Amino acid sequence: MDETAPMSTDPLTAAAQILCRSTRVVCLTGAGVSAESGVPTFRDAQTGLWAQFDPEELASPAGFQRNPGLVWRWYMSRLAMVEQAQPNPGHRALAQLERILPHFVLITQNVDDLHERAGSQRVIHLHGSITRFRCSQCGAPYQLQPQDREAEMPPVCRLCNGWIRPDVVWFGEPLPPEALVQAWDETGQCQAMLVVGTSGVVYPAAQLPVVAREHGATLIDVNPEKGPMADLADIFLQGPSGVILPQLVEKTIACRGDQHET
Ligand code: BV8
Ligand code: ZN
Repeated sequence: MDETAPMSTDPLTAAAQILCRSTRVVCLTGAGVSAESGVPTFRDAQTGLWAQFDPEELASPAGFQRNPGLVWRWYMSRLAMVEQAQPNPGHRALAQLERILPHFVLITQNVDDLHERAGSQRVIHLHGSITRFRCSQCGAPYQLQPQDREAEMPPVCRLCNGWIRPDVVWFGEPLPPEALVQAWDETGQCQAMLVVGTSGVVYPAAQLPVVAREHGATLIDVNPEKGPMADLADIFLQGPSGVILPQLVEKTIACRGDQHET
């Protein structure tokens, strides 16, 4: 399939043609890209003993102030799931896109490190990382200790005695300014945005695909369900990202005629 071929009527082929003809591609991922790794999505009914709690309540400063022990234990259980999880073919396909396309930047809402463990190097974390910890009062970084994982309460900061917290962005907290500026800048300059595994309900991240469209970028949505992102997108690829993305990468390589891809 050469670069000048007319756009295919097959959505997957058309999406590959868009990617291989774009010089700057941005990808926005949500919790869905980690679902096939066994990491529950944010809005999936909470599993087990967490089923009785609202994640938006637990992932908030008020929730932490009200019950630091409960929130700490919730993050320790999620961290354990992330550490036991392996990157899935969807994560690996996105790492491959970074290698074959001239300019590819991955913007993620996820707090896990599966993109990095799959080999992605240019990753912008809008909501922080569950693998990092800091003091909730003075902000000093904190190295998690083995005994912290089973503790009833969060550890306390040795500098100011404040509670230690995960270095994630809670509801009602501002996103890291440098990540926001970089994400907005990349989105404003891309020719194509790949949106993968997000319900598109959390702002300001959910604004990025709208910004991309406003700048004339082509929007491709990958999701098993037809949500708000599918309506906004030019191309909707319905299915799990672990299945769709490897197929998309294979067609993109064919379109670019890259023979040397590893
Ligand atoms: C801020 C870190 C201001 C923590 C997270 C009313 C209207 C508009 C906005 C608001 C409002 N009220 C409040 C707000 C603001 C609020 C917000 O947007 N609320 C929403 C709920 C309405 N936003 C904020 O508070 C943000 N901050 O606005 O600050 C400010 C400014 C200056 C100064 C002070 C304050 C902060 C938002 C960040 C919150 N933190 N995470 C943690 O994780 O513990 S967000 C959390 O939800 C997750 O990180 C996740 O990234 C995010 C979004 O969820 P998704 O990733 O989309 O996941 P979800 O479960 O929703 O969907 C999964 C999708 O995957 C589904 O579509 C499903 O179909 C699909 N899927 C399933 N399986 C697969 C799949 N896809 C592909 N393959 C599969 N196999
Ligand atoms: Zn401190």
